[in-house]
Amino acid sequence: MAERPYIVGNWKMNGTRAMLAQARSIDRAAQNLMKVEVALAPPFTLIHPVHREAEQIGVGAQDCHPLPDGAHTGDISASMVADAGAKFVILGHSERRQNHGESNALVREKGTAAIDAGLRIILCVGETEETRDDGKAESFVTRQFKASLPETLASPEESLTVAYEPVWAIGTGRTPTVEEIGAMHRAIRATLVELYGEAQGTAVRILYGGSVNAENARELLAADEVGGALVGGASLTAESFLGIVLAAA
Ligand code: G2H
Repeated sequence: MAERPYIVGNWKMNGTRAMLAQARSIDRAAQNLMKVEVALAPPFTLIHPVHREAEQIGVGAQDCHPLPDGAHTGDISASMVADAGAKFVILGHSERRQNHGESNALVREKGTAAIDAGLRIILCVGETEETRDDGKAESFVTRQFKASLPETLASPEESLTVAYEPVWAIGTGRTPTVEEIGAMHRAIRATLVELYGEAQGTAVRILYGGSVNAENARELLAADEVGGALVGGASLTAESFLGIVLAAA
């Protein structure tokens, strides 16, 4: 397991102000679990309220627009989420790629905008079941990763976290084997070292995401090169999310 695992809750399109009690409980518990870095990515409407509750945990957004401002009805820029208290933004999640047609090029533009706004990015990559069955999971993810990264990253070890999320494991209750996760994380690590050199490439955290829960967290987090977890469904209550945080502690 990583020295200080990073456990990030992605609330997706869930949560009204009633959920703030969950964030408060998570934050209070995290104050006694300093061996784990804990963060939440609530929907846009809750970034500032969660930020106000948070003394220990990090707060981030789930997306941002690639442009800083302008006539883009319904969109939110990176500087807006930073102003609301976000310190990071999740980009390239497969639900954005699938439901909003986000290409690698767009994810790259968003990443550049996020870095310019002073945010860190959690860049998601992952293969479909068909690609895995074809034996092409690692080559696909490596290509997707390279094409989605911002062109220049001065300090990748500070500004970048990678999340490997196989599309077929998201919200399905299915997970890859520890060996499959380890193999993919080693491939991503090799790409990071190729791009940024040994020192910076090995310092970037790589998270696993896809049906992580309190029962399977310990085993998944023990896989090779896994620096933490990006958690969806199981992050929606303090009880289930803290079960994962405890498994990482
Ligand atoms: C993958 C994950 C969180 P879940 O999308 O990013 O969701 O844990 O519900 O599979």
